[in-house]
Amino acid sequence: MASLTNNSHVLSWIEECKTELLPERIVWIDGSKSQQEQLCAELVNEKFFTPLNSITFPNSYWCCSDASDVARVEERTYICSKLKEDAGPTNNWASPDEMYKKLSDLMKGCMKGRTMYIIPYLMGPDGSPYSKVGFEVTDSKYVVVNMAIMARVGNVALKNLGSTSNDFVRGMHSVGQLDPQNRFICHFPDDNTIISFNSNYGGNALQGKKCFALRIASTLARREGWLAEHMFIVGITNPKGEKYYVCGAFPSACGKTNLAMLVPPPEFQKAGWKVETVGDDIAWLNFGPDGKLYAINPEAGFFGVAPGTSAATNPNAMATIRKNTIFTNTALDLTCMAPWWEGMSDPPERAFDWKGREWNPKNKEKAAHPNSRFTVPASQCPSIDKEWESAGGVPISAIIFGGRRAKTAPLVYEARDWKHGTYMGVTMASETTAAAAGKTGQLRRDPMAMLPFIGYHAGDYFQHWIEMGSRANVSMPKIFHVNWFRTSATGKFLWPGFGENIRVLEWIIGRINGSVGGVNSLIGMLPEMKDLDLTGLTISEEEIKELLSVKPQEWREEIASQEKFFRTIGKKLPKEIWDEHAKLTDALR
Ligand code: OXD
Ligand code: MN
Repeated sequence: MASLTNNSHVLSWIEECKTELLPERIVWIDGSKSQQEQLCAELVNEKFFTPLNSITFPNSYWCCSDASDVARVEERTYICSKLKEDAGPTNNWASPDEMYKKLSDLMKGCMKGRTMYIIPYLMGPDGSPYSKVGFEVTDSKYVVVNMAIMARVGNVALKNLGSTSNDFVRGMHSVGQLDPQNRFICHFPDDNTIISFNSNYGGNALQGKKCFALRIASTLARREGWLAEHMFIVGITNPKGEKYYVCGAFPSACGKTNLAMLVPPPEFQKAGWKVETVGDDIAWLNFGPDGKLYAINPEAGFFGVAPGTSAATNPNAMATIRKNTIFTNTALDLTCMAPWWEGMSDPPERAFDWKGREWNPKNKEKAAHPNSRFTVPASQCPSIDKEWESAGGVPISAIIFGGRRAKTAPLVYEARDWKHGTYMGVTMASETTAAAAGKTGQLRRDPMAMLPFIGYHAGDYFQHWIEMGSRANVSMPKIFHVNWFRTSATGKFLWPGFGENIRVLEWIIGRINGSVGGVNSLIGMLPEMKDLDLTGLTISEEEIKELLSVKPQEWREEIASQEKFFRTIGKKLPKEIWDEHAKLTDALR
């Protein structure tokens, strides 16, 4: 097949891939609807895709992965920087020379008899100065059709690269034999290269997402003076018609996608509150010409966790996935050929489970895999923001960090300044719940929700955050921390969450425009009960007091636990972070 570009850097790298992988055929992905339809039809013929009901889920497919290939594999994910020190204590490291050699031995000729698809892709809006180009060569048709939803693929990427630029991420992927023993997800930040082998799972194989947009992009961002973050982006409109864009980083299972698509309760909607979606997972933040931070969503689709998503928890997500969607490892409701998962609705009478086996509600095993996913174009989301593809990005007024904490962290608090806010992000943590195996209340530190995604030394990453705020002529967003998960002494959630979280966003907006008060506390600025709009909520004064309380003994335990984490980061933990920690320690004496 004729190549779609005459860029010599691209063509010579493709030649290297061919020599290494020895594919039988080459197909360039052009980004056309007809090519996507053709590839989906082939996946149906090969019995990998099952078409869903053409009336209720048009142009949508259900499929099951290999049972051993259902999630990201952090233990097999490597940062192959020249120096071990540059990968830091939170990443697996391998020397680039050794890893290239190992992968080359493993992958030599792995595409014999197979087709090599060449996917040019663009992360970010067409024509944006902040967008970046990558290429992924792959022998997986599943990867191609998912990448075509998650990124802008084909001619648009080639146009943005141009015919002479050498500035693109080189990505090689093969499903090999899906051998878990030889599964590798490797990043070579010194040469903008990604190689993943023996996995077909989204977070390992759709290289635009975690591999490029977070791990490689975070290294580029450090070099070039911007931030690549694991954050949603939303626009919030208040009753005065003023709009504020905010970003937020939450660890998994803390309601990030739900917040990105929040539907305010009816009385708030009537008053004029609206939340619109720019992105649900990744934000690239750059300084605009006015010195403010602007965010783009580098992705074009959502790769969302299905279980727990329902008309009650996330009606916008449910409406988004009614067409052009790929469902992986959900159950299949055989009575109407629709996807199904736990938490969506009453169980279907007859279904296939995520392994493709007959399932009925009496089965003890879950029908859908807990990490089953939908892949869907973001443009279909009813709450998509009209600026979501704006080339200049959207101006960010606030950054929200969040965690799942049964105690200690109040419902919401505000950082004193950027340094204090960075400290809040560095010390982010989530507690394991009673539902999960192991001890409850165990803290897992997940700084900025980036622990598995920082492409370099975590201490340098924290320093980069501090430095972003200390440049001249910049005006940084305010930083907040939220916790929807605080519980009473009997273990009951104190805050209703979901759409009611608009009440917390209202306080945050009020703090941005100076229209609402708060009180200083040991840990930052807190709302008082009178500062929150609680009308219509059935929540007692006692419960609100508990939600907003800062208990010195709990914070003494917290700072001791933070210190343990800081020791794991070592000498590179910024002095500014230690200073913030010391201030809090002193205040607690
Ligand atoms: C994740 C994801 O693992 O978004 O964070 O898939
Ligand atoms: Mn994510």
